[in-house]
Amino acid sequence: MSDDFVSIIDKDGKAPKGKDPGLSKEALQRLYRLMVATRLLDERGLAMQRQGRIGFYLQSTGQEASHLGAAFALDDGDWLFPAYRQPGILLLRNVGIDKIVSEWLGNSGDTSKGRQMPVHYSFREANFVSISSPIGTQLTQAAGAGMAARIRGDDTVFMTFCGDGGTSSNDFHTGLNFAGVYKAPVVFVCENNGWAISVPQKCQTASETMAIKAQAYGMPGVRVDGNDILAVYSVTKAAVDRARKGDGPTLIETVTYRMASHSSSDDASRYRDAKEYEAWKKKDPIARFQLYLKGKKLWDEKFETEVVETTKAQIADAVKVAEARANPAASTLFDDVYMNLTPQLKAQRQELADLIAKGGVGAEIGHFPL
Ligand SMILES: Cc1ncc(C[n+]2csc(CCOP(=O)(O)OP(=O)(O)O)c2C)c(N)n1
Ligand SMILES: [Mg+2]
Repeated sequence: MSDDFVSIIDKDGKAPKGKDPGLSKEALQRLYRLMVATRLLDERGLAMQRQGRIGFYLQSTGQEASHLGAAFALDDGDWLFPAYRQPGILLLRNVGIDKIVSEWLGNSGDTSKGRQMPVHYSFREANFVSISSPIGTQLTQAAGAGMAARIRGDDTVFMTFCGDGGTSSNDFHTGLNFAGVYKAPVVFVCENNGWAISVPQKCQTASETMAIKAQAYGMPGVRVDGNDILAVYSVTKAAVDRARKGDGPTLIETVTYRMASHSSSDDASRYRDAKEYEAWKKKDPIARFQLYLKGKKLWDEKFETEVVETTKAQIADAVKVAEARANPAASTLFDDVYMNLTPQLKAQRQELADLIAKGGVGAEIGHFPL
């Protein structure tokens, strides 16, 4: 893998003048809080899966700088078409933690009414489009939304994410090709974490980098240190500005590492060398940013304790609230597919309601863990 990428925070935590994006004290501390909250929420999610309280979980540990730095460059009205490893964006966009946990549980507080896999969020109020399980499909969706905005003449920007494995999908080609041809205002962020489940990058693509793939689509490709939040923010901000001006899309490759297994169903120790993990552990994006903040007198032990304790309490409260919510009502099975239910579906809905009222089979259906 090429080591050539944009980086700002050096090993001593310093950012050279001229390269430092000069974010305000408030913005820097907020970003730190968000990184820590994303990590803590992630740990809680996996713990809940191991305790049998949720069916599945997928961690983002180690990739906090990569997705938070990128999304921080957007305006509030801009849209996100994420993959499944960017949960920090929900916190950045002020989605309540109880709503996030409700999605894991698939209960009545879940936007998707329990029809999605855990961590496949959908938050209209945050301009956060439903996460799709099939790899890469969000790239074409973002390209299409960007093309539509350009035709409408508004200046909204669309940011979409994929992994290194995602660059091998059909939709990567289709999405980047359309966006390039139509100069769609899209920022494509490829989080290169070295692995696509158990497939290492070198077995995934013969391309030296992911960023270089941009050339074929007539757009700039930028490779950035994905564990350096200031570097990710800076290159993404330039891409967002470029898109908003009407100069078209950019592909950004954030070089990072998947610190955890692929998901709660996977065990990375069966195919990954522990030495690789240990080497990346030393490059932890939170520790890196902490050192920078410390140098600017924006971080000390007292601040750390406050951030960690406050966040843990917020997560604990949210889990309590979410776990107290009921399952979605059985009748919701019939919602949201047809604007007007077909006569057959109306009859089936009634039949189910009657069964539940009688306390027969329908009662069990009502308890089915949707
Ligand atoms: C079209 C499609 N093919 C295969 C899969 C199975 N699958 C789920 S995640 C994944 C790996 C994706 O790796 P990458 O894009 O690098 O993202 P990462 O998980 O590393 O964030 C695969 C192959 C899928 N969901 N969709
Ligand atoms: Mg990957």
